[in-house]
Amino acid sequence: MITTTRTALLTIVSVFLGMPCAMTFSQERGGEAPSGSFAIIRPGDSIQEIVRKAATVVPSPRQTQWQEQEFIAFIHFTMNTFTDREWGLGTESPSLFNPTALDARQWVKVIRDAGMRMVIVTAKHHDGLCLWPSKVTEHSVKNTPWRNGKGDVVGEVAAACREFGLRFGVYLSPWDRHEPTYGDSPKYNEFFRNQLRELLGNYGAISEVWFDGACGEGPNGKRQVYDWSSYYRLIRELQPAAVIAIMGPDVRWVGTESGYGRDTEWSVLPDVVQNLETIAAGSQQNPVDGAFVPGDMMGEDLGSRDKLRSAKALVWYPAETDVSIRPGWFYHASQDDRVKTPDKLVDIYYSSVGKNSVLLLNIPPDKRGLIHDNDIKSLMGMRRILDQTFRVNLLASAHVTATNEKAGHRALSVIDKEKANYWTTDDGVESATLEFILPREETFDRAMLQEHIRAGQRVEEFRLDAHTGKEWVPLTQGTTIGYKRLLRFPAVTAKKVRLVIEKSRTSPTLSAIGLFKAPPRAIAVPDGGPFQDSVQVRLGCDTKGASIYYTLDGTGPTSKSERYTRPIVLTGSGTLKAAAAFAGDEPVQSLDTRYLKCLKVRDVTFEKPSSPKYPGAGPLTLINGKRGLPDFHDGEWLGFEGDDVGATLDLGEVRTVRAITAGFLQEQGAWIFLPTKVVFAASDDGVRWTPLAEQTSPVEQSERVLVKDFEHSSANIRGRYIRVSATNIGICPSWHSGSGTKAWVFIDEIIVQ
Ligand code: FUL
Repeated sequence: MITTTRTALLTIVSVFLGMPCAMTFSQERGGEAPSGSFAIIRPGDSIQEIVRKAATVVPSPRQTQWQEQEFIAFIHFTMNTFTDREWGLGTESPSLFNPTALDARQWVKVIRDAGMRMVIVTAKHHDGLCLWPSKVTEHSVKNTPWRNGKGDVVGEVAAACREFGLRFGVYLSPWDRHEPTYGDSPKYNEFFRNQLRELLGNYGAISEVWFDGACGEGPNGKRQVYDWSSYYRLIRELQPAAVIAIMGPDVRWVGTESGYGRDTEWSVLPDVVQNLETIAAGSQQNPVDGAFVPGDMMGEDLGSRDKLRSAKALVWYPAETDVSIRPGWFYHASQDDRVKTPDKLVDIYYSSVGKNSVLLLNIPPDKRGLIHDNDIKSLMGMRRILDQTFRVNLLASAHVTATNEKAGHRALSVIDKEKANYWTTDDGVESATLEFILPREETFDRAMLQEHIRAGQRVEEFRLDAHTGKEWVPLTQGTTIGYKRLLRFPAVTAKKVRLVIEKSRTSPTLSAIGLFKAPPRAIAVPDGGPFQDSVQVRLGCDTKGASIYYTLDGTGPTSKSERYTRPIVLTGSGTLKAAAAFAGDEPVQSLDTRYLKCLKVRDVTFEKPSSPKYPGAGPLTLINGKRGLPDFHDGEWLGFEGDDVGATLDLGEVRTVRAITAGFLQEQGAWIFLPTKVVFAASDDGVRWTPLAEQTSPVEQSERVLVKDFEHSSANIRGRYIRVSATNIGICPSWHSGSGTKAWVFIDEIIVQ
């Protein structure tokens, strides 16, 4: 779906000085004169000249301020929260919007405590419901039962942001499936500007205006031609400090909604990247969870020398990485158990904030109008890991030297606390080494680098080395640094390190550097799995000097939990959770493992073999003690295409069995359905079978990816052979996009206790 027509874009261009590079924002800085945020390339400019120009492109003050926020929150909350949808239709009755306990202060406090510095709220999503009492439409909170129509979500979030010291931004969907004038272009443009006027005029300072690229038909079946330039002019007039994101000139969508940015992330790009058609074409087109990876730009590099070669102009256009803490952007109770874990959020942080991007993390409040406990737990776990990692910079009192330093920009600037100070080299010196001698040997596994982006982005290749006492060994290396680069590498103990800047577009700059140690992690041997009779579990830690705490009752370990001193002996199935911490720190859980007391299974055979496309590691995968994750590619699942599953387990001798469990996967987007029937049977000789239990499961249309266990337990099961038969639905049902083609059943694991 393309939001903008060529004609509309050419109009923008003719309004803004008729740039030769049509269809970009290059000169569109709301009427400001070129400020250094872009450079024009002349025909015939050599690559050296182009690169030199690229190094002179700097962020606008509003872009710098935005970049310094680093980590910001998205709030997706609207009618969809109540209808359990991702994209509303616009025909929903406002009477459905009725949060029972909405508390914007709770949202903002959680967000602040998680370390984020701004909140962007969906003032209006595609369904058109306005979360503020808009005067230009009746489709707004003023006509909902919530607070008897006197409520104002936008106002409450803005006030909470002021109270907690956070910045505030708005998401206003240009696409409006409710508004009757949508598609009647001049009228809707005026309507949209009026909505902007209300939002930008009545709620104090707005730091970011977020326009997404999704666009479709309005209620009258027509598409709208957006007058972007008039929207931008209005924003510049009413909120000059606000950045305009995504379908806008200041902030670029990183190109994926996974939370993972590029290793090479330039903020200086050819201005064609700002082309509205490109952005719209790559934007989210399909609301079904997991079914669409928007314009996969991963691995692509947008601003290296190669990309600059054919540019007509260069712009400062930094990346923002948006991702949701849950699979959906909006709250769905069915996703309460799919909130990203603290470890996953930390990984995303390193891969976004740590890769020259701002992280925009979505936290969708639930139907009560509160952030759910599961989300809070994950956010606080993430915060604890980040705080424990970054609180002590091991380079803070190092002795620093550089192979070259420009007068007034000493090497020491990289570890002083002054933000404005930075190190750089004499003109013409484009590679240099900074060497650090620490007061004593230290162990570290994380590094942080920052360029002084007010002077542009320059570093193209760097390497970090540690001196082992005998020689220099490389720890990590990279291409771009930009505003911030975070690097992870195996822990090393050293007293001397050096940063080698191998290549830079002009004199490199560095405003900060840090070395850190991530908090200790607990490790278990064996790491879960099946056992017979009893198992002895030993816990260890990846860092010396930390204590390990554990639980066996399913609760998260804290410093008040059992402290590990000697091997744990399990005689029954159970879940072990463990965490490690140094004295005085609250531990962060890093281990969650299940031990299953099972009967020994000699062999597994199938009536019909699994598909060669999904064989796992053969039939024994079904009893290897590792459960398949909700990801059909994870190697644990055995897939049967169109066929039923008939699996027979040989226990070697007649045994008493207390329970049989068989796990199945549902991922309808990938043609995988739960079986309609599962039958358990036992036999002494593998010939005469005694049916034990039959369980049926109706086929339901669902976007949800899940693992479902079918289980039978009884005190008097006896037999040498156990059989699990599962009935495939055969072909995909009529409502499914694969209707008529073969459906899959995926099985893992069978547990016999
Ligand atoms: C997209 C929208 O279609 C999604 O619903 C969500 O708001 C995401 C952040 O932007 O374009």
